Amino acid sequence: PASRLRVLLDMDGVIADFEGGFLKKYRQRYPNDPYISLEERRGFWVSTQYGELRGDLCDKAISIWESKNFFMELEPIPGSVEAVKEMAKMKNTDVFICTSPIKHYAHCPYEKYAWVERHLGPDFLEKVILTRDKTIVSGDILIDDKPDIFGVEPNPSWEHILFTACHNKHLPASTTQRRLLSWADDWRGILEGKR
Ligand code: BVP
Repeated sequence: PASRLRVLLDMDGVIADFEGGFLKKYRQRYPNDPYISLEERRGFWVSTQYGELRGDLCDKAISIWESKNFFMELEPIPGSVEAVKEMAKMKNTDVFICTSPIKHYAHCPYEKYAWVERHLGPDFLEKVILTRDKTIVSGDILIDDKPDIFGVEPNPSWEHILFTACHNKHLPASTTQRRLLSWADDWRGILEGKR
């Protein structure tokens, strides 16, 4: 009997638009400070690049995603909601949302659940995994926009598929890391290839 395929989906940058939501709220809150356009984004950590732009901007960037309603009000990444729902209905396929909350826990964990309920439906609340270490979660595939995913498990069971984002699109093509360019790209083919 065919065994089931377990897919882990990152949330920020893959199904929810963290970068777009950040820039919009940062510019609203700090209209007189410099900002980094999505075209100019480099490196996974927004706070690091803002801190390099000007010392005080690291804390200003952090203040945005630590604010109430930041995670709740993120827009879906184009095509993500449709893709996740279709994936979850596929035969012999288990889909989980595997996301790292920020350490400022006042709003983020609650709002991530609320976002999933609102955009994917209450059944998906069963599928949420909040962890700061994705290497200890087992799966066949992890679709994530973070280029380097490390933790206590040196040999995670999943293959990391790099989801293209503004901050990683300039990284040189890797021989070891496959990419999903967007939700219009062939995610079904990647899943079929792992069965
Ligand atoms: O909750 C998100 C946002 C936060 O890190 C988490 C990344 O989770 P995954 O996408 O890996 O699941 N985050 C935090 C900072 C800076 C903190 Br100081 C940042 O620059 N970018 C970022 O995404």
